[in-house]
Amino acid sequence: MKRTHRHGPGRRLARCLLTLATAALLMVPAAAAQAHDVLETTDPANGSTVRTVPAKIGLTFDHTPIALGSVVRVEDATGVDQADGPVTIVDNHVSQAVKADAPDGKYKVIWRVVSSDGHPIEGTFTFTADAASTASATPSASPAPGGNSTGLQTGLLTAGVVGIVLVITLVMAGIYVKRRLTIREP
Ligand SMILES: [Cu+2]
Repeated sequence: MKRTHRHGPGRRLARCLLTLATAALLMVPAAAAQAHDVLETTDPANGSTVRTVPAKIGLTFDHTPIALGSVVRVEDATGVDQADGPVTIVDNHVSQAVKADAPDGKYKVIWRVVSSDGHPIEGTFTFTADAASTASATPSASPAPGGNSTGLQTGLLTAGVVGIVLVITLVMAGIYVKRRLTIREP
């Protein structure tokens, strides 16, 4: 019985797995630190109907974006920008005043801000101003479209990494067992 063969591949396997696990663990905080600011809510809420065009549009992010280079366009149904003056950023709240004589109708808000990590991020959302609607005059902000929290992203990433490590472990274990079986053949 060639017992020496049992230790050789086994130790190599252990070292390989340790390296992979270390690499996987190092990836988690690195990816989390690079995450962009995430739009959490908008006011008016995406797809909502309000009675009158609001005096200002609000966007709430999970972090405070960089003020420089932020633009919020408030396009009416004809594509005319009804934004009035520059964007205001107070903490993680971005707001854009709207012209007082902005007409009713469907609106598309096109926003672009610089994430606190220095990367530009952008998106759009819509709302409708309809005086005849039965909607509440002051709708509460609702979750932004596709607004995943950074915590959820990090959680999914961690789960993904753990899954990859598990798959690699199983494959390596399979190779190891197969090798041992091959060695035992006469
Ligand atoms: Cu970024």
